Amino acid sequence: MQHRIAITRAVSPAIDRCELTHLARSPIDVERAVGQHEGYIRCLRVLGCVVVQLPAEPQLPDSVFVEDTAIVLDELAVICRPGAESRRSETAAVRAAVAQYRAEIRTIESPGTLDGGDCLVIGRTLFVGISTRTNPEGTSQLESYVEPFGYKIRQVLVEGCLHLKSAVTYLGNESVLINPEWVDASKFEGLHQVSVVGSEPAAANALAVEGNVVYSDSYPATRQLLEKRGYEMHTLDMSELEKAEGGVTCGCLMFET
Ligand code: CIR
Repeated sequence: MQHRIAITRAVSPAIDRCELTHLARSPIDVERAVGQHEGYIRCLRVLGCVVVQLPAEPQLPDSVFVEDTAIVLDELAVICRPGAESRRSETAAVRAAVAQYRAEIRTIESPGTLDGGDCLVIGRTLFVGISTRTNPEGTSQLESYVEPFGYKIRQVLVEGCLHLKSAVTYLGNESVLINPEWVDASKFEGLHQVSVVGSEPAAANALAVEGNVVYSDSYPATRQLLEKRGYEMHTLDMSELEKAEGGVTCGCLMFET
């Protein structure tokens, strides 16, 4: 029987020392962040995921954002080398967890850098964001690992936000949710594109699970737009995690067994 696995990691008590690129630092209430993360996990369970919970890492402020540490495809997993040096040791525990599900594991090596938040998988295409975290060397290593399995890489320049998935995510059914101010929409030609409402530039981060969409309640106008288009929205309070520049996709590594 197939399962949808979601690997997660508890909020670090040091989250208020997280990396920040586009946001000014504002105090994070760790207890509230923990509560919001628990709500996120409950939501994943409601949507049928088998949730793996890795313990909190007091030394690794950003470790709750597991999405950045690996890319798990059906045939193999690629362990990332995060662009931010403070995040590099996050990968060890994730590699061990992923190894329970994938026999074939490759690793991005120096001088390559790659954050999982920069890799959007749609069918056999991996859209890879060239960002402050992911460099062309990391991208070509990824390409050499996945090409033999029939995947194609399409590079997309990311400007104005942290990761590719801050600017565009997959809603299922050949549709993407996109902020065309932050990525070149023509790179996603052939896919149906839903643009975020202009007053909510950060609203493109959505986590689609079988026709359901896990979404932050910080973007009510875009949420309404998606509801009108028939998406089943599951909105969550993510405010504390958003102060750390996290969104709904970053909190898990989701794949099928
Ligand atoms: C960082 O800057 O790395 C973290 N504070 C936020 C990472 C968010 N991850 C994601 O969007 N995939």
